[in-house]
Amino acid sequence: MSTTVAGSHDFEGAHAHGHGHAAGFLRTYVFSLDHKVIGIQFLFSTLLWFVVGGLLALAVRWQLAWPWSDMPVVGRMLFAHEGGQIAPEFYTMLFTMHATVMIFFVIIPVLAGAFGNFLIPLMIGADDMAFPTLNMLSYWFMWPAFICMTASFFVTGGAAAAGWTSYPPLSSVPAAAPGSEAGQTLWLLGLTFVGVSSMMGSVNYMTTIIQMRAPGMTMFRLPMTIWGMFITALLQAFALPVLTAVGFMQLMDRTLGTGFFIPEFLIVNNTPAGAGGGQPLLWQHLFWFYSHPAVYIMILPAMGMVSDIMTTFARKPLFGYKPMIYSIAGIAGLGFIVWGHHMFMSGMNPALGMTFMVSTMMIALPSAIKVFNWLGTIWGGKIEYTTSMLFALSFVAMFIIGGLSGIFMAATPVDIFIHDTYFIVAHIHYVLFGGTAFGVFGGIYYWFPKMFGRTMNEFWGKVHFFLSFIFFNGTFFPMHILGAGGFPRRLADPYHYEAFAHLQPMNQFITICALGMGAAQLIFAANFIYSLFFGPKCGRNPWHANSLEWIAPSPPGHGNFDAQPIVYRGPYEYNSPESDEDYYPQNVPPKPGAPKQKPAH
Ligand code: HEM
Ligand SMILES: [Cu+2]
Repeated sequence: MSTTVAGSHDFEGAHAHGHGHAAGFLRTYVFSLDHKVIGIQFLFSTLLWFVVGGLLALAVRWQLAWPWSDMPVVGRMLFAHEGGQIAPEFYTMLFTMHATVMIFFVIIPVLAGAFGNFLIPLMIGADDMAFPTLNMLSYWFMWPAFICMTASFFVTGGAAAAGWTSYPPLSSVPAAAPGSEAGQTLWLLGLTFVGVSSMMGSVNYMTTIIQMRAPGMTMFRLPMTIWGMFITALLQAFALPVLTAVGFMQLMDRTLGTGFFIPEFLIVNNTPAGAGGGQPLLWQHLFWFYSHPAVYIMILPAMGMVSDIMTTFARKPLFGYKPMIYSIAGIAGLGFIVWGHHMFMSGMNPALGMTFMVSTMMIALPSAIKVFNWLGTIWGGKIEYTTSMLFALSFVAMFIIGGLSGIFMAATPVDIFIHDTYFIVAHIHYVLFGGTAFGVFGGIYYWFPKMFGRTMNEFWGKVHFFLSFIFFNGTFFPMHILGAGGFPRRLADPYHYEAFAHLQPMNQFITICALGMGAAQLIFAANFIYSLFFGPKCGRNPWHANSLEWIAPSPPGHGNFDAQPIVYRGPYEYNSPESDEDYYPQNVPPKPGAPKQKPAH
């Protein structure tokens, strides 16, 4: 274990490197180099896209509950030519763009971009990121992506419609589908920008965490949030170049006449498909080589955040700090060798199925270690049920359900039956919505005071939590049943097949719950915006937590801390006998003459 001293940014010099307070409006709020402003820019952008993604989802749900009926309010406006109905090709755009927006514009950037940026320097005791300019660019590279995706709805043929996984030849051959025209090209361009943005972020996070830690902040004194961010940055660094490269190859297939993913002699809609000689399966391999690790990019930081929230509100040290770190690392490592579990049904060599099945199931091990450690953390704790604690607890519960359905799908024979049914949709949403998104909500309620100097309303927070929790389960749990009944995903009208007609009432129930869940988010939005301006002001450490961000002013100024913090212990010393209080901040020196502290882990 080595003690690394903060890097090149000395604190006296904090005001000297460009983001001084004398800077104009543009430098302070728009093209800011300050990691906190960039984090908040990411937060606002992702929350806005969350609204867009949510509305797209409700449109999908509308069709499944009341197919071929006029959409209320917007139907006549948007699809006048269809008499207010959702046309099948528009339905495919809806679910494609819903998933794209939620994954690439909401979940990934909210974790790494918003929380990563805001928290990393603060929690390690640094004054900013290692490369502030690169950091600013990583935010601004999201904008071409935002613009491409928004524009795609308005071009001929409409937005991308090949699913968020963009499988060729549907995606590579413009004649393949109505939506496979300019919208698909814009989709690929947009994705390239997202990839470049994330890569810039990941380099910055890794360097910052390795180089800029405050004196005494050893790697094994880092809060779990930072460990989650660190391992995620590693995942991004290794997986993203693959996605960005294949995205570019698909772009070339579409625009320059190459044939990486187009097979020989392919005929679509009575037209020969172009170059040929390529391999559609190659896309699936390379796409999932990124996208399986990416599902962990979408959850590891949230796991870290939830660990920090749970220790704070259980007033107990994190149970098994080091096993928690090793299990994150284990999940990340295994995440790279299991991508084929998305391809059991693709025609991939069946001999590979067994390897992918066994390796996928092994992920349940580190996942279970984490779950048991979270339970150990709250066991016997003095639990305070704040809104963020409620969200953190439900994160764990929902992640368990999502992990369990994952094991079903990992078993090849079972997956053959449930692949491409609503069971998959249930799984995705338990891990990504009940998991990550709930973790993010917990994080917002928890760090809002640090970000804006005010607290959010707890009463309305709890209303938001309970409504979200109930409607979430009402929406996504029945999807397991639908899926087990064979109900297909990504089909505009499954009732076309008589076998599924009896499932329509269940779909109506799901849609009503989904509308309820959407409505519950309005409470959150109102609470968020109101608290931003009128919430009660709070001090530096409203939750009496230990990690370094809480010793900085709320909100922290330029350079973050009043003076360089020095770290004496890990972040989870709650109810330590050596401290008079029930918490023991990382920067408080041990009392003179106190027995030398034994390591807590
Ligand atoms: C014990 C842990 C997990 C296991 C064993 C597991 C297993 C699987 C399997 C086998 C599939 C493919 C099913 C199919 O397409 O037929 C799948 C799909 C998926 N998983 Fe997981 N999973 C786990 C955890 C997670 C986590 C933590 C996330 C995200 C945070 C996640 C997100 C997804 C997504 C987004 C898909 C669907 C992709 C698509 O086809 O659109 N999974 N999972
Ligand atoms: Cu996977």
